[in-house]
Amino acid sequence: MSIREIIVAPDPRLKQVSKPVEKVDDELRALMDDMLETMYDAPGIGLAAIQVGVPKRVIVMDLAREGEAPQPRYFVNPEILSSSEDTAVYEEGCLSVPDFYEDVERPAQCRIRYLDYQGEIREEDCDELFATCIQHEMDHLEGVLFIDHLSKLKRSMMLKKLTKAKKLQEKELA
Ligand code: GNR
Ligand code: NI
Repeated sequence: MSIREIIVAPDPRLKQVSKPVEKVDDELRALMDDMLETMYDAPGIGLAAIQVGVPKRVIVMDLAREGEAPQPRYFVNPEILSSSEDTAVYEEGCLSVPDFYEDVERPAQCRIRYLDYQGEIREEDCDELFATCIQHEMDHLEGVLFIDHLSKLKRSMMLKKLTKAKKLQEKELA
């Protein structure tokens, strides 16, 4: 297992639409293991493969609270089967948009279908933080970031600051 580098916006790779996985095999499980380790190290509660530069429809997640036993979850080729009419607002963050947090409104519940770590098909009802997180991660698979749900003004302000931070870092590394 190894920790991979997380891509930070703005970066064209984050805008790619990820490709369906054909087979859940040991190679894919090795990617999922790396993603989980990278997510725990960050730390974050979810991670999409594109955030480590792999355009595959793969997500890892762990919503266990501090002090609770870890609950790693793996989602391959996830689909939303249905979404509730009622919505919920959560303050979201993203490992690819470091240090910014904003309220995002999404369907409060959804039902999903996906392949698990063993490649078995599963269906599950999501609500609360799980619903928010899976929708945030599935947005990544479509090349969408949570900042794309905000006003153009807020988004461009954030991207400007992120670009500045990148330039500063380049300078420091030079
Ligand atoms: O670690 C994360 N926290 C979080 C908080 C609220 C809503 C979504 C998230 S996902 C984020 C990790 C990440 O960037 N996943 O793509
Ligand atoms: Ni994210």
